Amino acid sequence: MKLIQKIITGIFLSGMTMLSTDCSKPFPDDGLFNLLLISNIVNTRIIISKTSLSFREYSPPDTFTVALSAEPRPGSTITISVTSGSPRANVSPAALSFTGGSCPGTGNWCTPQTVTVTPVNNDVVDDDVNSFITLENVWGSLTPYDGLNPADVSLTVLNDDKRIFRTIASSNGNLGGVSGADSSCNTRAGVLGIGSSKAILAASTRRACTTANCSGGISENLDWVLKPNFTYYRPDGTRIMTTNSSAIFPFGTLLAQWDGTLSYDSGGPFPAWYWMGLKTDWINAVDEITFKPFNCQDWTSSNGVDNGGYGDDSKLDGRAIFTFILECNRVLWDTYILCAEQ
Ligand SMILES: [Ca+2]
Ligand SMILES: [Ca+2]
Repeated sequence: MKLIQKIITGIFLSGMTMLSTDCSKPFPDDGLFNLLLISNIVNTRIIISKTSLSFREYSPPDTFTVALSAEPRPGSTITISVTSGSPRANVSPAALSFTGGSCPGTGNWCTPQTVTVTPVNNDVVDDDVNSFITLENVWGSLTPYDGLNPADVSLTVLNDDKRIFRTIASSNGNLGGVSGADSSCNTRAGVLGIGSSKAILAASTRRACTTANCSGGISENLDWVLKPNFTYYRPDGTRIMTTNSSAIFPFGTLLAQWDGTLSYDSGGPFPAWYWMGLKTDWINAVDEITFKPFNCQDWTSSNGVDNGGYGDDSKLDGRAIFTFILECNRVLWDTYILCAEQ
């Protein structure tokens, strides 16, 4: 309900005694008291099952119901629409009709009627949108609801699109630890105009899965940097992939190279490689003989006796996150950090 309309309604009704028939005493001559009282009458007479809805852009519909607590005039309606800014959800139906008569029985006014709200997905990295689902009674048609406007339902549609990008400077396996890698990502993110970002890599304090492809679900994540059910893009808008509910993606769904700006065919430099420390099934890579993680001692070592797993930017299969291992002092190939917007 629009605040101004609510205030006007409260002021209008503050001088009236007709609604006092619903109470044992007439209203005191107090506008604020009446404003609150009218609001309570609305809430008890027009019964809306939810006060708020929140969606991800790409998610199934949700519903709320509307019912009346007293018989209205026949043919009464409440219209429903999404307001405030560009609509990011659709509502159906656009109006609810309430018929008088005994209920349950010939009238339907006491039976909750369902409104379905479907969020609108887009493929744009944009902001979350806060809006309202506005319910309006047709003026004067809902006696004894005249002058009472139903409460709005707040609506939040959360963006589910983010970006992936690489750092510019090639590095050996000493990335300054996980925090240093994240810091490098944030520095590059600042140049690209992207917000807080983190490095897509595995370490003792960061992992995607403890079992192959997170068979146990997202609870296997630890400080993981991809989000579940998000779509990721390059900074130029090229769609790369969509994560699943475990915040990873099944190979075969990688639509584009992580970066794609460097290739063998161009005569060099070589395709980007990324320090990742992962296996192709998203478990942290470990030497199966020594059980030593392939993560350059949590990305603090530039020593040639340590190793780190790397992914290859030119691949669209599992080699995109684990092609082989490199000695941590290696910079012969261009080896970068792959970053994900948070
Ligand atoms: Ca989206
Ligand atoms: Ca979006």
